[in-house]
Amino acid sequence: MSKKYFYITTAIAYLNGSPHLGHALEIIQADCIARFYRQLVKDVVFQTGSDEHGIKIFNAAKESRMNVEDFINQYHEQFIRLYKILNVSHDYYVRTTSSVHKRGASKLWLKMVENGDLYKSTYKGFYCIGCESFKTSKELVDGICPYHPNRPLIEIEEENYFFNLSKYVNRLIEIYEKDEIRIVPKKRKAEILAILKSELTDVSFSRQKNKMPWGIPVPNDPSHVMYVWADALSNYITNIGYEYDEDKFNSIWPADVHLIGKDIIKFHAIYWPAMLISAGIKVPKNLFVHGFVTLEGLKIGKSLGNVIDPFFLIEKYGSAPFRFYLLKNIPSNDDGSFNVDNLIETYNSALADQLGNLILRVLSFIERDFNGEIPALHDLDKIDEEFIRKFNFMEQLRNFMENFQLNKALDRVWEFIRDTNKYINDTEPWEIRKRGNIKRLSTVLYVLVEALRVISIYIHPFIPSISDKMFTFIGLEPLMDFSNVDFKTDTKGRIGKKEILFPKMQLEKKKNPLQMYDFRVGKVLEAEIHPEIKDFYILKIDIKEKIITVCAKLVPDYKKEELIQEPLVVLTNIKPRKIGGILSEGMLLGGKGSNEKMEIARIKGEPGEQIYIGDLEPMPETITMKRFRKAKIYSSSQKIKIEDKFLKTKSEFARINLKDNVKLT
Ligand code: ME8
Repeated sequence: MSKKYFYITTAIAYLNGSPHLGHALEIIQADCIARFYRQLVKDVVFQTGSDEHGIKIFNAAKESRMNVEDFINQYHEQFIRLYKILNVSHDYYVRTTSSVHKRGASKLWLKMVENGDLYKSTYKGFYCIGCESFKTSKELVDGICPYHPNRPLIEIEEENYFFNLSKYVNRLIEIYEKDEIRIVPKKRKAEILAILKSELTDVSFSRQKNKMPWGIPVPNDPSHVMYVWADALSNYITNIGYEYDEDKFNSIWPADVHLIGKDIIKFHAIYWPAMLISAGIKVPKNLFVHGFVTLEGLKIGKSLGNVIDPFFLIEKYGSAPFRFYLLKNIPSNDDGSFNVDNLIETYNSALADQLGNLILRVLSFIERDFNGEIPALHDLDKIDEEFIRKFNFMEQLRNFMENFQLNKALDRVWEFIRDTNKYINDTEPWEIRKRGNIKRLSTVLYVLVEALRVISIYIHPFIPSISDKMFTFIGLEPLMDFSNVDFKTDTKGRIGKKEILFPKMQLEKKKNPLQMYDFRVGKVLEAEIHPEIKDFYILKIDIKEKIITVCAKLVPDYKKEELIQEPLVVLTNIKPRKIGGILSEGMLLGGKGSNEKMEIARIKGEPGEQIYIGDLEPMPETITMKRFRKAKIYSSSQKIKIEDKFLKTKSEFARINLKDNVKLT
């Protein structure tokens, strides 16, 4: 079978942590493109997935004292849940721990062996676990990985399989000079050509299993596992039939678009095509490289710890406004900063004022003046004809989408929404009603219903749930294909029930970061020694609204009797995490005394009583352990301070038996 499908992929996320805003951006962009091409009546295959091997995940699971499968499965569930609430329409989800993937990756490996491109040699050098990448000195800045400045590099010296990358350098240069693989934006292509034209050496493509066991065994040599990028990149072919269905594979491959972030371009633009050429497989057509969502100028990523939780944002602002904001305000080809005030402003002006009001205005007229029946079209005036000519701007839209300028495409759609608002303001249907010219009113409203129908089609790739709702409001069959964007003269029907889609949002008062904590008085009801980690207690703590489990490293410093019935300071909104298989839902505050004994913070009060930081009103949000570790919490005159404020209930200070300035954790 020959190629039939438009095939778009995203990077597959590492399952070493919860999804962050960067993941949300990437999947939304990919979903928007996939939906756009479906509406162009193309057969689309949209694949995403997860990258589940490698030392980063292996170490993170070890740190959480979990077995690796359970560790990755918890994050896998979170990614699936995120994609569901974001309305992501992927056709396939590939997991690199699946047998179909492993078989495909092994076949690809063997093809590269057949072509003489994998050989054994000794690797000696640095490795960045954050990037899962062997680093040359040129890639480091002052000996530090620019993407993961907080993570020390590890030194590796071991015999590995090497991939004969240098053999393909000239061919790759030719590919990019002739745009056989198109890289968007162009500046990224220049970046890749520069790397290719500098000295590029062969790359280590395996790890010794006794040093890093969590990977796919190298075929015919189980003492090695594949290098995680060799394994991960092959996901793009393994799941679509490479090893198990040649016809299917040929109908989907080569990929039309690999959508990736800017930090992983080298793997996709250099390693991946070289691997494919080595194995005699066609190279992909386009690499669409998006920038980073930043937060006050910082890259958001798991390893930097400044994750913004997309679940929280979606719950607070809604899935469609969140999609809309990321697509509209983050330039598709460049970095963009995420800002909640900006999200609210964009929502209020574009969604509430321009789109939401437009829908309500038109539908209210039809309800009131035509009893809910879509009015008939009579003679068109010049003003109507001019407006109708604006309905079809597919050529411009296609052009933006083909160049992956999703934000510009969305702006173009909004231009039409503004044109529609202008049409209402210029035709003044309320004045026509006053004049009693029913025929004219009928025509203007007919044109407006048509405009709403066409808007519903155009917005579908960006905010599909709103598009679906708009179709139910206007009571028409949702014919989403772009062939329907021209003005039709025979639309008939009754409008459905309307609702307010976008109630106005208030800009938020600036929150002091210290307001995020939710400290409570907690009374220990039970204490048991942790069955797996002997220096931990499993405590059951009463915080009034519920009894929570907290794992705390207090053995042998505290006897059970010293804890039971004691009111302690408990942080209740730390992200629950498993400690030795037990879910710990809170944290006690403590610090080490001069004799290395752990001292814990106590406070007089009733279970559940709020503990304040100075006079700040708590506005809790889930706190990750990484974020918590950065907090400046310390002892001061046997009390506890966070930054410059004391921790206290309305009447009592929290106390701790430590000299001044001991950091509490
Ligand atoms: O890189 N803004 O996984 P990952 C926008 N497993 N995008 C971001 C971002 C940010 N702040 N941070 C990360 C991996 N990304 C590999 C991919 S593909 C064969 C293997 C993007 O979970 C990042 O650039 O670290 C990548 O495209 C995707 O999120 C997954 O990142």
